Amino acid sequence: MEQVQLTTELDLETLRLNERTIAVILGGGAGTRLFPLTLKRSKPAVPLAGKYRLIDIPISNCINSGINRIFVLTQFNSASLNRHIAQTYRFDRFRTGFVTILAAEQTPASREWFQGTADAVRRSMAHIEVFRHDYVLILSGDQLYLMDYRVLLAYHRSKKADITIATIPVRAEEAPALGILKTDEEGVITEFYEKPPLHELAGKESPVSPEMEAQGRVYLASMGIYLFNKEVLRALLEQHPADHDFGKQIIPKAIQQCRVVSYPFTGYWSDIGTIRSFYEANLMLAQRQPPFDMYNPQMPIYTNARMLPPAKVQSSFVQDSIIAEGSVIINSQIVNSVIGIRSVIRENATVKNVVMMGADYYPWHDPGLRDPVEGPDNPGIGEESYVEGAIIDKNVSIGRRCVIKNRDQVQEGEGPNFYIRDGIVVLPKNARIEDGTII
Ligand code: ADQ
Ligand code: ADP
Repeated sequence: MEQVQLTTELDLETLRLNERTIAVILGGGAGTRLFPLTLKRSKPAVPLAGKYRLIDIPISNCINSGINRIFVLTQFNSASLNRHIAQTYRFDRFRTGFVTILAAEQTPASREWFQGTADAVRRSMAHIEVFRHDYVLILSGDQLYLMDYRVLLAYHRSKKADITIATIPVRAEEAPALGILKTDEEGVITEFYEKPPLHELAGKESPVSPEMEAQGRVYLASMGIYLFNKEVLRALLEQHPADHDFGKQIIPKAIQQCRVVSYPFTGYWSDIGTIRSFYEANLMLAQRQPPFDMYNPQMPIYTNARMLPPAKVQSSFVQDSIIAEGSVIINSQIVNSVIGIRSVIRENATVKNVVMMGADYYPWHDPGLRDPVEGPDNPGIGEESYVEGAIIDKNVSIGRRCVIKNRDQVQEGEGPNFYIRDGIVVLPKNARIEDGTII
């Protein structure tokens, strides 16, 4: 709908704004909130929805919006992120573009880490400024949403904004994790509060549609998606060299100094930067009509094409689940789960409310011949095992007759080969769970 409006009502120059835009994706800081999924990889490389990786979401949105020049800023340069980007995002001679990873390559002890989101962008400016552009679109790497940024660009131009921030109405419980703002009638942001505590929310409500009001979504939140005129970004970063964060410092100062406009987004959006939100977003995708649409032909999600055989399911009961290609499921029960690529689930196993990321190889793959060489020889779930309420990272091998269901209802904890975060059992990459284990 938004696209129709764009193509019929806007001039050619506006249609071409994307060609004058560079996207910068903030790929992640220390990665602590998604630990232990970030134990062996940087956050953008964390697998999502059985076959994608987190970074595929913002990159696909960019490509679907005709923005082909993309930098990914990350705190450390993992081999798996490099490989994924190199294998997936290749532009040909008919479509110029690039996806380049810029990493703060120093050690954790060094002061040279990116100190925050604005610091990451500031220290990447030299790379960005090599390319001709008028706008810089700054995106988060850990959010699930589909957005046509051309509409955002056109809105930015029509509002004669210096900065445009995409916004969405949220409920009070969500507000303390987000930047909350208020606007005037024109949509110009007049107040901005980064992560206000619950008890300070009074008076920070915004006028919203009756539908939003009925859902209690009366606080207007920043989605952390910023479109800057290039000179405005440069000036702000230069004028405030000690300010390392957009949300905490740069944006609150920007609203005093320049014209910062709110772009109201109406689609589905969720932040998937914590174990709980990551888990819930994955399981949401298995619903009959999930609010995030992976089946939209106008907005495909790109990822590494692996040429795997279709999933095979034998004598099993499968309900409300996603089963990725290359999986083999034998005589099992799968309920409300996401089963990732090359998952092998054996006789009489039960899998419920589980996000299983899959494997890089099959159990029958000769260990002497396979890449990677590390990882257990028998990835997948063994006979008669029961797994409920868990995230199973890649290549995990669960033996026979195991019970993994957070028996003691622990909120945070860990043990041999497992972690519990937000009450969810997380089995880290390459973990080997012996026969009969109970967690
Ligand atoms: P948060 O997401 O909590 O709030 P922040 O931790 O700054 O803010 O992260 C923003 C994005 O940048 C995330 O994708 C994160 O992984 C990444 N990032 C963080 N530090 C980084 C670093 N040093 N190098 C590279 N990438 C880094 C922000 C805004 C809020 C807004 C929410 C919406 O500050 O105002 O409401 O996003 O999710
Ligand atoms: P993760 O998904 O956990 O981040 P990787 O990206 O390391 O894991 O592994 C993904 C894929 O890359 C797998 O198919 C694996 O077999 C393959 N792979 C792993 N290591 C290498 C390597 N050194 N060279 C080529 N491919 C590799």
